[in-house]
Amino acid sequence: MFKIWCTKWVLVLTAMYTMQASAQKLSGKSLHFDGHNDFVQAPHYDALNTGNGDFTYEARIRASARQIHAYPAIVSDRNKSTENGVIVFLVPGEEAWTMGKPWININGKNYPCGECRILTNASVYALAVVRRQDTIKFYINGVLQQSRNVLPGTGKITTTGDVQIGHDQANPSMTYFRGDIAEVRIWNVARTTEEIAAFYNKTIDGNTPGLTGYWRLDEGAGQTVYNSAQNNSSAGTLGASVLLQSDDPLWAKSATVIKK
Ligand SMILES: [Ca+2]
Repeated sequence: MFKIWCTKWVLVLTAMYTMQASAQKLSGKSLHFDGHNDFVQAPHYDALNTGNGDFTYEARIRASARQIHAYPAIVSDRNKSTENGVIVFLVPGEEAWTMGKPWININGKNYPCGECRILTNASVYALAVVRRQDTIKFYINGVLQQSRNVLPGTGKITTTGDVQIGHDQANPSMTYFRGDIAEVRIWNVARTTEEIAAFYNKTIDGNTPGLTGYWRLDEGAGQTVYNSAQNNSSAGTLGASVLLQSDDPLWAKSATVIKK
């Protein structure tokens, strides 16, 4: 009897250890942004300019419930001195309809997703924002939340500014993001509902047609974040350079990152 009891417990303990080991494997490292001054920067390149064409921006985020800035940016591709370009951000305002919901700004014009859920609750969400002609669509975890029209003729994307993750250089004093970000993807095509649903929780081949920028933010160490969509050229840096700086986000374990 004692022997059977021991064997049972060995099996239970082995199973618990195995479960713990596999759980640890699933939690990779992603970047944590402090909400004060952390950001990632990557150089501009022409493939990011979609002109009047379609585009898709995606990212996986875990936004702190306590944001410090008024317009925490997830990803921004805008000029420093003008509002030309695109920023995907959250507005954790006091009004119920703005509280922690995703917005996109195209060339200075704001398009909030009033029908989206609140994202500033420290949970992991995969956000996708699609422009198809004059329609903007917001997706969370692969599910369409809202479809709305944009103003025709105001959306030509011709920025030369750097890509920033966790901050927007066109509005530098109000846009630091607090939380984790991973899987930042920029496309020069409108991804379909089926494609977004199929890949919001999976990594994507960097050579996928239409994928123009892809920073997985899963390196886990160092100052460089690679761009899988550009054969690892146009890599970004933690903060403004490869130097160790106070504006570098930190590598931390996060459920935002997808295991390859
Ligand atoms: Ca740095």
